[in-house]
Amino acid sequence: MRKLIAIIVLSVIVFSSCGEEEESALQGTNVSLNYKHNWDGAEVASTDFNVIQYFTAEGDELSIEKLRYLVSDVTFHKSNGETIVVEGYNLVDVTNNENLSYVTPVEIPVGTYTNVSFTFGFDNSDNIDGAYTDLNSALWNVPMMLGGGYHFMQLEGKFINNVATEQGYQYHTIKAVDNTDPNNLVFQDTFFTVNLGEVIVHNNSSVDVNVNLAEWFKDPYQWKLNDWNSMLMPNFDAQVKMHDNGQNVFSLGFVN
Ligand SMILES: [Cu+2]
Repeated sequence: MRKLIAIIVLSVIVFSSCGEEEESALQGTNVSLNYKHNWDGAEVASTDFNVIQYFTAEGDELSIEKLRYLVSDVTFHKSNGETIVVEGYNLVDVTNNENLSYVTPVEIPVGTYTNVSFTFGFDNSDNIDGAYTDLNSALWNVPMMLGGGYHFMQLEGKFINNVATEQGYQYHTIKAVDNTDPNNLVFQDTFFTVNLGEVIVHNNSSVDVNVNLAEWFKDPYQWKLNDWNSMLMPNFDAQVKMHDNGQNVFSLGFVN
């Protein structure tokens, strides 16, 4: 008798949980993207900041004192070619441990997606000068003399220069601009799409995005901090190389 009750109870649980899953498949779910930072595999958090301890591919030793960057328009790609674009942006602020997770403000139907992508920085339709009050108060703007709009990333710290002295660096990424003629700014796009690959979305799925900061200094351009450390925003060539080096920074981590 007790066994029979147990079986009945169990089957009720199984049935009801199936029902819930079907319901949630219709409703969809919020998905959280969690940004996890590393330096060639060694975990990086704000508690690791302010210590000169990381080596670039070039062999420059550096610290991180500040890191924040903007991601936008997270997109879920279905196998039939349809996409779900989550309009919006997230300013990941590692220094202050803010927005390290981004929960989609819209619900995503559970199921398999052939790709989840996002934009590093703002594409041109979203990079509207002064348009976002929270970014304005975060001092995320780019001066009008460099075309306006917003930063994509601010990575700052110190490195040991070629006369064995600590020197500051400011690796800021923006839309590349040649301001040789202030009346005729010449631009090149430097935002890019990050493709994470296939993701199976469950109820309340959590998707880790691994961010290897060493890649910014590695490939295809082996960055030399002695040459390029400051005043990089008006440096067109530096911005293009930052864009190229950014291609392998982000990758898919654990998916729950
Ligand atoms: Cu800047």
